[in-house]
Amino acid sequence: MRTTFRGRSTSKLVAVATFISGLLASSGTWAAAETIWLSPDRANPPVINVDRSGNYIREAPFFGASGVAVYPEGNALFAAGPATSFSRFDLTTLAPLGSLSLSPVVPSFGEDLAYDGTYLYRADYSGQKIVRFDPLTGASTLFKTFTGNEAGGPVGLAWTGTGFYVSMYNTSQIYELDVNGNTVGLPFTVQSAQMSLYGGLGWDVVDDSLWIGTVGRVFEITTSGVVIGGFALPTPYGAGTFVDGLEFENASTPGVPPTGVPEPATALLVLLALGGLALPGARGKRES
Ligand SMILES: [Ca+2]
Repeated sequence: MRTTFRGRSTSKLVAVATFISGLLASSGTWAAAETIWLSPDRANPPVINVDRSGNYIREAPFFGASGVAVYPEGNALFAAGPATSFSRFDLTTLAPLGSLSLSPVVPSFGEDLAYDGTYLYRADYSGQKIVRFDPLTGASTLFKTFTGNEAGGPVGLAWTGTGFYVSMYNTSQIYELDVNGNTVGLPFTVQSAQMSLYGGLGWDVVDDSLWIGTVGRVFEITTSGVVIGGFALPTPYGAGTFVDGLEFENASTPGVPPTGVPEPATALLVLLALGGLALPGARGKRES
């Protein structure tokens, strides 16, 4: 059966299509919805993808990861346990894309990841350092070593476009680093009694905030540690699960926000406009 549209609806649909085309032309491309990738570390759960409210979306078949990263240029998701070898997955289908090993610099105990548009970075908890590597070849260099009071067991790592944030597991602090790895200002803490262990970090390009994993929970915080959002881990990942790997999808793309992403309010208005136009036409739109 063919489906056609009567004149009144057709003209409105054309108008809407023209409007949306104009919106796309003027604002660049639509980006994927912003989501959060988590690698909970208890009982070897998979890497999971949730929305900003913590609702489960999908999962990648890597179990027991301590770090996860999004590599947009290769449309790939990277996941790894504490050792030196990564598994890669197609970001769209989550089909396996093979593995990648780092050389010559390897972490002693690899944790969270970040991506600056060229390199991937991995926090090394017991090595008190950050290792930088090429996402295509695995060629790695030492990017940063934490010494003295700053050697707090780095776990979480996020790239902001102009530098990094690093969470310290042993000292429960978050440091800001510049693009060269130099410490900026003083460390800060997450201002919540529910915050326990300091885990994975991701940078939210939508509102320039940080997402940080802890036990059974993820917080959204300002860059001074004030809690502005968050969620409990979705079932069945559980209240006792520590989130040591975290990335905000689109957050680590080449150092710039994903331009042209409609604000949620704009997207909602478009959907409402479409819904409002489609509903009256739906009653009689089919002609057999
Ligand atoms: Ca991260």
